[in-house]
Amino acid sequence: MVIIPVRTETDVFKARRAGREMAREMGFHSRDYSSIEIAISELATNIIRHASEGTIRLETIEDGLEIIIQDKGSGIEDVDAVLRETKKSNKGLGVGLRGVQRLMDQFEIHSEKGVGLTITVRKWKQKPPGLIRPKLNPHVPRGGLLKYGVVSTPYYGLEFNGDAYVVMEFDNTALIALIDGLGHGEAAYLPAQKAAEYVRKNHKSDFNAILRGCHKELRGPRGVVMGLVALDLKKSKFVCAGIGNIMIRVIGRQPFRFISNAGILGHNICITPHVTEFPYSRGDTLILNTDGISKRFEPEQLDIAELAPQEIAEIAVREYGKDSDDATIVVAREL
Ligand SMILES: [Mn+2]
Repeated sequence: MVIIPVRTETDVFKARRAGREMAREMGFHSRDYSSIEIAISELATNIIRHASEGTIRLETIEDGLEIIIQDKGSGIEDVDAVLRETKKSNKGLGVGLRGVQRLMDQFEIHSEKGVGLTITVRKWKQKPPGLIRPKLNPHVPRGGLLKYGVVSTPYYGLEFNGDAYVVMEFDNTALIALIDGLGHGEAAYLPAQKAAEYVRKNHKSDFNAILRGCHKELRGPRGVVMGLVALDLKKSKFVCAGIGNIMIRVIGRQPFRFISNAGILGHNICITPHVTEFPYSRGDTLILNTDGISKRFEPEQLDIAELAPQEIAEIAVREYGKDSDDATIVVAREL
């Protein structure tokens, strides 16, 4: 058991590091480390924000890790209001208590006026079946140019994922394609995979040729939407093109949001989809996501520079992923 007094930002980092260390020693899956760190960071920051001082206690319990925070504030009257709080803080990781609730398996909040606030959360090493959505594409590509974070989950309860993505690196360029097959299940999975295959085979073609080629290849009852981004590190620029609703944005010195052409590959596309270029600055974070992640996801509101690409991807899906659609996000940043 570890008890860490929390008064300053340094204490937050200490607690965070201790949590990660415990999770590792306990044999948690590495993908849970960041959830635990984010939860601890948010809870500890909450102490500083609302009570200025308190403690965070980390303890090994039977099948998991228990985290208890106690603050010396005056307590809060309306616990539900705090949970509904959506205002993002600059200090925490911006996921809020509701985010912590989603990252952890159990969440209890207890407040007594004049005594303070106690929050107990638990994370199980092995989750009871049915609690988490299956990850059919858990493989995160390891690049030589960029660091990637990927989460891709199918429509809740379905085996097939109608989203697909491609990540390739060649000639100082990283190419990312994100594809959303119309509908869901196997009927969306097959054309999305076909489109991904087409991109892989023709990755050196220009974007207009890739989009038009894919359109021809897929002609039939089921189409896909697709977003394409190439980051050319030698020329320091992004090149974007797309058909249909794939969100593409860059968070960095100059924020950027790409507006793609309307249409569906396989059904109807314009003859020359427009290709947009945007200057790249070192440290920029590139984010592509399908519409299975709600529009409420605003990465501009997170402390992006503090988060690893995989952490950003996990926050997006856990916090804003829709159960009623396949949800995929690819995040990339220069190594
Ligand atoms: Mn979709």
